[in-house]
Amino acid sequence: MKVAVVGATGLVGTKMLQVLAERNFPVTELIPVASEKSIGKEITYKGKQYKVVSVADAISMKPDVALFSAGGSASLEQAPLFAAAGTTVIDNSSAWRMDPTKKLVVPEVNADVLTAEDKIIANPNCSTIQMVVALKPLHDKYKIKRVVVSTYQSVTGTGVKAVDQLMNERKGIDGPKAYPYTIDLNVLPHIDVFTENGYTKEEMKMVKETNKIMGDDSIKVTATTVRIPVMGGHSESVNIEFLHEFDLAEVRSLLENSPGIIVVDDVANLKYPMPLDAHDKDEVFIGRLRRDESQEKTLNCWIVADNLRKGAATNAIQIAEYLVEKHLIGQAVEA
Ligand code: 11C
Repeated sequence: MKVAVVGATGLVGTKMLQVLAERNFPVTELIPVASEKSIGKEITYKGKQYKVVSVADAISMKPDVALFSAGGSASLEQAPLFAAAGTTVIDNSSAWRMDPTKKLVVPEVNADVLTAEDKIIANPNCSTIQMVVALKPLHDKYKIKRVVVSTYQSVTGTGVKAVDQLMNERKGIDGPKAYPYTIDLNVLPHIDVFTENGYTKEEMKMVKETNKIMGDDSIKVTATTVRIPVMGGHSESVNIEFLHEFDLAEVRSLLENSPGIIVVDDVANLKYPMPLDAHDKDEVFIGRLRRDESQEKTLNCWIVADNLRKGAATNAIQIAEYLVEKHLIGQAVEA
């Protein structure tokens, strides 16, 4: 596969290169792409140096797949140009997610919707991805009526500037700010911009994207998304109300036997998922499984994942792996 990584110098782009190498994705030619100011810079992939090229040059090289993490407006403009050249774009921005003509995919949940005709495929928001991986096996068994989620999100979700803000504040250094307030030793109930209904865009992404990925608009979701001074991953407190009664031991076993999930739930020995442990792991970690004693057929749990991995790079590359495995991109499709 000829693979372009668009936004190769950003936090997610860098993680994409790392995950491609680790998973031994069948890269025959790597094309790192970035904005004007990074063209000509060198990046390292599997010990070899590659020069960053422009979007126009990358398109002329006709990659089989382009992994995009260059922001929404770049994606709106550039993804169709790659698609027109026959490249399958997997886009990490929010630009295409709610477009009814585009698929929004988490492989453990809905990879089967993908076809060779899908030339722009959307990668969901990080906080949605880790939640739906956990919801899917439970929905299949007990049918979910309603989800109430509160998130505790890593500064890496905002990008390099936010990581720098946190580290500078920690060292007492003044510098550029990614957030309107101090993030170190603080909590901001504010991720992405506020919308007319009083929720943030991040909160509304969790509602709409969950319905689309799960293929079920009857699941009610309400979210409060919060930024905390943490680096390793996003955490979520999730309250799930089912239509059917569940058995807690069966819930645990369902989750333990579902792809991409590791159950860490042994409170007697103080074992529960934490971002420090999830950092640089591809799986979604679930723990604190317990009944909501205030309401019947309702479960409480705690879900943690590395937002740059399963929440972004790993999920995008798993989509690409699925396309390769099912012969939905590359030479088999052209032949
Ligand atoms: C955050 N979830 O943690 C965001 C980052 O729609 O892809 C990803 C934003 C998006 O700030």
